Amino acid sequence: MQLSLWDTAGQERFHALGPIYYRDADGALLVYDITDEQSFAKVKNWVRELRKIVGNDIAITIAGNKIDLEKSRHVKEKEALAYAESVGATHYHTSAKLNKGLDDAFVELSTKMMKNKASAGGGAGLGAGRAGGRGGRSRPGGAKKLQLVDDMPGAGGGGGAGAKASGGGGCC
Ligand SMILES: Nc1nc2c(ncn2[C@@H]2O[C@H](COP(=O)(O)OP(=O)(O)OP(=O)(O)O)[C@@H](O)[C@H]2O)c(=O)[nH]1
Ligand SMILES: [Mg+2]
Repeated sequence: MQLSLWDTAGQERFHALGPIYYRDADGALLVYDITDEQSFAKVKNWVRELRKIVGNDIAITIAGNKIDLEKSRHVKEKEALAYAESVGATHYHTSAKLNKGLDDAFVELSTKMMKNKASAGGGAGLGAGRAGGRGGRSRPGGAKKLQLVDDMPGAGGGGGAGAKASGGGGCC
């Protein structure tokens, strides 16, 4: 099985390119900066967009990053947790600076993605192409490949790294 990570630039001017990366994604890691309320709002926009375009089978994990700056927190922890739960996402507290929480977030997201694959009855087991894959990229019984696309829209300043996975054989 192969896990591919894609990380796109967060600038708004690249936003239109998003679907190229997430269209066939199996998972997304959306990262906001706990000191920046706007970055959290952008995560909400991403969730809406992903649910609308990719659907409900995309696994979403949300990370509140920069917990080393807890004193400057502007996004209420309770609100973030409640929001994540409300959209069926898992929430992690992370610090890229201190390397905290990231492994857990990635492992949990990858696990969710694999479980989704398995329960979708991909035939070849974990990592097989998306069942009924979008864009004709499913690979029933074919090479076991799980592509994780790390993407992050607009949440600059450590705001939104995102991870995405796709059962497809390449981003574009
Ligand atoms: N204190 C602190 N700073 C961080 C952390 N993570 C990232 N940063 C800083 O935040 C700034 C932005 O980080 P990036 O990794 O460029 O953020 P990004 O969201 O990928 O930005 P774009 O790719 O431009 O969208 C940099 O100065 C990082 O050093 C963290 O956990 N703690
Ligand atoms: Mg970046």
